[in-house]
Amino acid sequence: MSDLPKIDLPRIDLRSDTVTQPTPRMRQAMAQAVVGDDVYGEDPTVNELQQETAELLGFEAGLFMPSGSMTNQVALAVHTTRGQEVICAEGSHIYEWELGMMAAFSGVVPRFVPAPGGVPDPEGVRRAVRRSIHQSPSGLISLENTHNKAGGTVLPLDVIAGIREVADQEGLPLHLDGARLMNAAAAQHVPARRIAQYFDSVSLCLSKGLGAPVGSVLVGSRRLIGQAHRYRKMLGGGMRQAGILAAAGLIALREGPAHLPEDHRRARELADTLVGAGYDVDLSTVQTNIVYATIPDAQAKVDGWAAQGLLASALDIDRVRFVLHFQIDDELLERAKELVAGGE
Ligand code: TLP
Repeated sequence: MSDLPKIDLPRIDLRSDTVTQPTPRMRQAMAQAVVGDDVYGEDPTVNELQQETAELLGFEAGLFMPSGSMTNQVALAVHTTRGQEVICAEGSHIYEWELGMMAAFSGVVPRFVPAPGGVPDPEGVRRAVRRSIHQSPSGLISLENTHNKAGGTVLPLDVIAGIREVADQEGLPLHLDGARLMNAAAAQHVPARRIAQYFDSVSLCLSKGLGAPVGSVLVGSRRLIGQAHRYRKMLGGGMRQAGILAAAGLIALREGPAHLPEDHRRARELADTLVGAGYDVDLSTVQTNIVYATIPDAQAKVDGWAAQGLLASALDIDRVRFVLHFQIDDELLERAKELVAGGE
């Protein structure tokens, strides 16, 4: 049940890009989807989505799962053994927002590296590698692009290449939490596979900016995806006639990326308005569809805006997050700008 206040005003929901409603084309595709039992590998629509995502990102195989948390945690389970460390940027979703699952499921712990603006430095990653018999050994390097907690920031390609080099020299696999990989690709004007090529596995969310109601795809080698099947099943992620969901996922994958540059432009406009209204926003982090403002007593401010129809997230005691998505058009953006600027 939602505890949102009942309001007559239009609701401008900027809590996340996960809040979008499926488009009419998605609903139509879902109604018409040809399905089978995916636990037996017999759902043609799921198979099509997995294959298409893998090809798009330059990998051999893919595996459809209900959520980005599951694709990440299954990847961690495949890449690591118990007692190892996962090297990741400070604030990474795999630890920060996945409820300790890396420890609960895979028996691994995070080793954070500093990441100003969400960007870890390859030498910092090298320094985080543990080899001594007195320490838990490093098992995996995991990056996040775009980096949610840093403000939707994009990893420069030369940084990723540098970290790949470290991974190769240290014999470590490299995973990408690419929940918003398509946002990074749009911001850098490169095909997503240009970014994905550096990684051994990539988790791509269909239900963030791309707009699907449910789903993420993990891509990797045929061998890695073979192992991932087992962990997905352990987590209860075998979804049977999941083609109903994959059908919407295919539309998201094909049509979703086209909207992203507009989301990024609107995020920047909102950020500029917040700054103009006296709020503290680090504009250098506003590179894609996420805007963070530092506001003391964030929850009280968010509650005040919610009463006027503008929904944002108080993600820390003093940080408010706004996320743009394709169901926020220019008219809704104007209203949001008026509200944050103090208008009625
Ligand atoms: N992030 C959600 C919340 O969990 C914070 C959001 O609203 O942004 N990786 C990244 C980088 C993410 O931002 C998220 C979702 C996930 C993974 C997990 O995806 P889901 O929600 O599908 O498990």
